[in-house]
This record gives sequence, C-alpha cells and structure tokens, in this order.
Amino acid sequence: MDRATAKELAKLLISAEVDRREVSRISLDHPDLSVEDGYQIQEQLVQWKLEAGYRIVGPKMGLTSQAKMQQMNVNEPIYGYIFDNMVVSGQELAFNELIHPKVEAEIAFVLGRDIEGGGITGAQVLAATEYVLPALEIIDSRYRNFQFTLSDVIADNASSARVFFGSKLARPDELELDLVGVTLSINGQIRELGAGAAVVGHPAHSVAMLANMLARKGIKLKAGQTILTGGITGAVMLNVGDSVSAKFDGLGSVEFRVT
Ligand code: OOG
Ligand code: MG
Repeated sequence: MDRATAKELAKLLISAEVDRREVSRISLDHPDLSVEDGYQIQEQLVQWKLEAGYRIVGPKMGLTSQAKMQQMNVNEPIYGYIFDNMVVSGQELAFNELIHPKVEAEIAFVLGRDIEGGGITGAQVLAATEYVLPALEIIDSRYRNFQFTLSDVIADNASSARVFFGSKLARPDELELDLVGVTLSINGQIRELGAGAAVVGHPAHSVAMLANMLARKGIKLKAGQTILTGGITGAVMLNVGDSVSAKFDGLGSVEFRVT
C-alpha cells in the first residue's frame, strides 16, 4: 500500500474516533489489505496522534486469548498503542464519547527496564518488570457492528479507546500470574471469568511476544511503559447505567460506572 493511501485511511479512522461514528471496514474497499498494510495505517494513525500532542502510555497486545480470538473471529495476536488521553481517572466512563464500547479484563505490566531485541522470553520480561496491576480495557472499534478482519483491526489501533487501572500493584514474583483468577461482573452478575493463563499461557509471554514483534521493526519496550497483555475473557458490550466490576485474585478490583 502506498503511503498516501495509508495516510488517508488513518485519517478516516481518526475522524471516526473523533466524531464517534462507525465507518465501513477498510477491507471492503481494499480486499487485499494485508497485515503489513494494517500496521502501516496504524503507524500513520499513531504518528498523527503524537503530532497532535498525545503521549504513548505503552503498547498493548490484543487477541491473545482463545476467548477473544473466537469472539472476534481472528486467529493471531496483534498490537496497538494506549495514549495518555485514553487513561480514565475516577470511576466513570462517559458513554457519549464512544461508539459501541465493550469492556475486557486484563493484567498490565509496568517495566522497570527497557526490553530490546528478538528472542525475548517470559522470564526476561518478568525480570525487567517493576510491577503488575489489574486493568479494565474499553475497546471501541471504529468499524460498523464491531466487525473486521485481522488487518482492519490492526489499522484501527486494535480498537483501543479507554482504560481503567486498578490501584493495587504487585511485584511480578509475588503472584503466579497464570493462576490469577478474574471475574468480570456487570450490575452484580458475573458475565465472564478466567485466569491469567488464558493469555498465551502466561501474561508475561504476551509481553515477550510483543517485544519480539516490535524488535522486527527496530522498536524496543521502554522502562516506565505500561503494557496491556490482552483480554483474558471475551469482551462485554456496555450500556449507559451499567456498573462494572472486575475482581483479580491477589490484585484487588477495578470498578466503574457507565454514565
Ligand atoms: C480488538 C482488540 C483486542 C484484546 O485485549 O484482545 C484487545 C478487538 O477485540 O476489537 O484489546
Ligand atoms: Mg484488550
């Protein structure tokens, strides 16, 4: 895909986000859209956001669990970026800022050291991690009916929209992250549940996979970045008035209300 087309498609996705409207998925008009094209569009979109003054909190992994892959009908992990304006402080999610938001429970890593290069293992990730914390990611595909191909969702910055972080931090060696149980409840009813192992066997593997994917582009994970490792369970559609609560074994809970 040529640069001008990638730029134009990135602009389309940005305007869909800003105007809170669904757009047709790119692959309808560009049936040959490849994963590489998707990342090229994503890079243009990230560039635009950086130029607009937003700061990267960290990259995120997506589609790292069977539950998510089956739900979205795609079969490969992807990455995108969380920006500072996506991090919600307080406990309210403004529905009218979004298109058709869904929530998913994730474990986040904060790096104490850079992670650079290929061949990174989960053990190396854990050694470089300062702490882990629980998160609720709000995804909000800019595509009509939340439907897309792998390349489409990559272009759309992996549906990134908002994130709530929990306040309980743990050292990565204080917990067996693959065994951390998670329940996700809406209005007091458990809607999804799982354990850290759902994320490519162990959430640290997800970060290792991310480091290795980025290394191919000459990008490293940086100390201080907060990295989302991917939804442990399927994502749940949100409605105005919903009370959302996720409990993480050993990591406390994360809660918000949709207003
Ligand atoms: C893509 C975003 C995936 C995750 O944690 O799997 C993601 C989507 O499902 O729209 O953030
Ligand atoms: Mg996610």
